Amino acid sequence: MYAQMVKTAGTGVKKPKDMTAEEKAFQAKIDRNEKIEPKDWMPDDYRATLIRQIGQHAHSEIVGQLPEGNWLTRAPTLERKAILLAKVQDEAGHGLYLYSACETLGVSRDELTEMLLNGKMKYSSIFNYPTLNWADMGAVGWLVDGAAIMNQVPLQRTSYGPYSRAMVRICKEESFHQRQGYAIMMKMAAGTADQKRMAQDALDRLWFPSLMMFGPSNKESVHSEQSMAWRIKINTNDELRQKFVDQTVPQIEFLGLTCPDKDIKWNEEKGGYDYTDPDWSEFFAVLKGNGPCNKDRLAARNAAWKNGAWVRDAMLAHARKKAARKAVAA
Ligand code: BYC
Repeated sequence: MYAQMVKTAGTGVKKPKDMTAEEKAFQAKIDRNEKIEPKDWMPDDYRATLIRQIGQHAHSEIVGQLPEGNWLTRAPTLERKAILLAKVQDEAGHGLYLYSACETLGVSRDELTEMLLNGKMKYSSIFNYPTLNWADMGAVGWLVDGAAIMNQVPLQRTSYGPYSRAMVRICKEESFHQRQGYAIMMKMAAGTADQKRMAQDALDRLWFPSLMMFGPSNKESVHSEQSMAWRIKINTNDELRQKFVDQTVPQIEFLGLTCPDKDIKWNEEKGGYDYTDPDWSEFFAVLKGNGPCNKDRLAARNAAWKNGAWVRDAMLAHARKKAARKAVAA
């Protein structure tokens, strides 16, 4: 099985007649669009689902720094380097807001980190693909952050207060990220023949993996039904994927590039594009740890954790000394 089994997954959403009084009151609160706050009563599975989703989201932000960090030393100009550095730092910040939101659910950041490092928790599949040339920095910002915003704008209205508030700030920054990516693509697509070829190559490699970011098709999504009933998720995976395709195809045309999906076609009746699904067997292989960069990414995070041990130890020792001094003074 490719998914973590939170108890409710696959067993359907509880009907009101099967709910306890507490569960009914909780669902009514969600249905009134009120936020759930950390000290409020919540079903265990609601808590577990949030820890799973917010934790994975936080890990994605942290692991997501790796493919871009790879290009910081090779950015073509000082200005591009400064912009990319700011973006990569933003991702670290997003990780911190999200780990903090997750901690309000009773799990520590160290526990979450451990589950990332030992492979028990996932991060977004997209970061298991390599970034091979500078145009990938454009395509990642444009497509990957573009897909992230499509998913995260509705999450500003998610039912759990700390998650929804973290998303407000994250979305503002993601919007800058998306634009910086598109700005790189505009420059390269309008550049020399080689630059345009690199832009097309980056788009060709990242198009289908970007579509995978929205998760499996609705039919295969094990958590969507319950998560939507709890308003943890506001839209289905396929709804958001469709919106992303509809938004992105005109942007490809504006760049003068070719959509990698040769069968893409506007469907007047549905008011959206008919598009080819990504190769789902590739998606599930990536989730199982067999993507092109899974091993490298986990090795890099494990090394960073190990190499940073002295910093954590020093900070804890300093905090203990400070607390002891304060206690003596008091
Ligand atoms: N990658 O039942 P489903 C970013 C897993 S990056 C890996 O539909 P759910 C950024 C899923 O976790 C974006 N795993 O699940 C941008 C589940 O397995 P588990 C990060 C995936 O949770 C630039 C199983 O497949 N954003 O922001 O209802 C730079 C069944 O799927 C993926 C978020 O995390 C995937 N693509 O829906 C830096 C947004 N898709 O957990 C950073 C918040 C599915 O049972 N997350 N799976 O083992 C969500 O909105 C939802 O969790 C998803 C999946 C739409 C991703």
